Amino acid sequence: MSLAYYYDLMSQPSRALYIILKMSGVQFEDCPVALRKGAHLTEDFKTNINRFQKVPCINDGGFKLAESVAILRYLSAKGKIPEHLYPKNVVEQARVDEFLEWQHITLRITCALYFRAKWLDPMLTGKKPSEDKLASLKTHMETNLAIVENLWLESTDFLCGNQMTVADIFAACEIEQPRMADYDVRAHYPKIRAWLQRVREACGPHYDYAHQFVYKICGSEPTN
Ligand SMILES: N[C@@H](CCC(=O)N[C@@H](CS)C(=O)NCC(=O)O)C(=O)O
Repeated sequence: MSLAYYYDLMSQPSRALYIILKMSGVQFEDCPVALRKGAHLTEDFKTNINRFQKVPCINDGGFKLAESVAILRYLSAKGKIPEHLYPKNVVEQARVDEFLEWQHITLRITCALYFRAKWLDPMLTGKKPSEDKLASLKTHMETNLAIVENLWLESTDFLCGNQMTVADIFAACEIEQPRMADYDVRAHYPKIRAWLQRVREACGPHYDYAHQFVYKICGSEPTN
């Protein structure tokens, strides 16, 4: 087995790629990295695993690659990702790519920053954020959740059409994150709620497995 996958299931893009690898039947050497213990901050990790010191990343027979979307495209180009998850048709692939490019500095960053400020940073530092800061981060997050609700899910069952693709998996993993900070996306956005359930079902057991620590921190599985 030549592909090593480094990930932490507390990391949204790590969960997304984990689900995609499992759904694609890709065999990999399981390399969990405990971010909370700083396992990615060692010289060994920097030199031998990922110079950016982040997860997810891979080592494919000596070829080291970071960035979840780059990894997805690399594995797809190698024929490892089924077409229904990442289409080969130029137009269909462009639609999925449109989401993958859109999400980084919109949905991902705003959900992640809210989660960090409300849950992660206070847990690590013992300091609470100001109400103003939280309110501002919440507004930015909700702006992007509303775009998912009203534009991406305007008239289709999934973000890029009526078939689930990797776009849905990346998005769902981001949108699950603020639940750990007591923000219940499902309660505010009915289309997102129904779509999350469709994604969860379409991913089979891999969705719940990848979210096991998220559910544990939330105290429950999501109710659909
Ligand atoms: N754009 C990158 C994001 C990678 C990233 O930010 N990973 C985070 C976890 S979600 C990480 O490893 N953080 C550790 C750190 O910054 O110390 C991707 O999509 O793979």
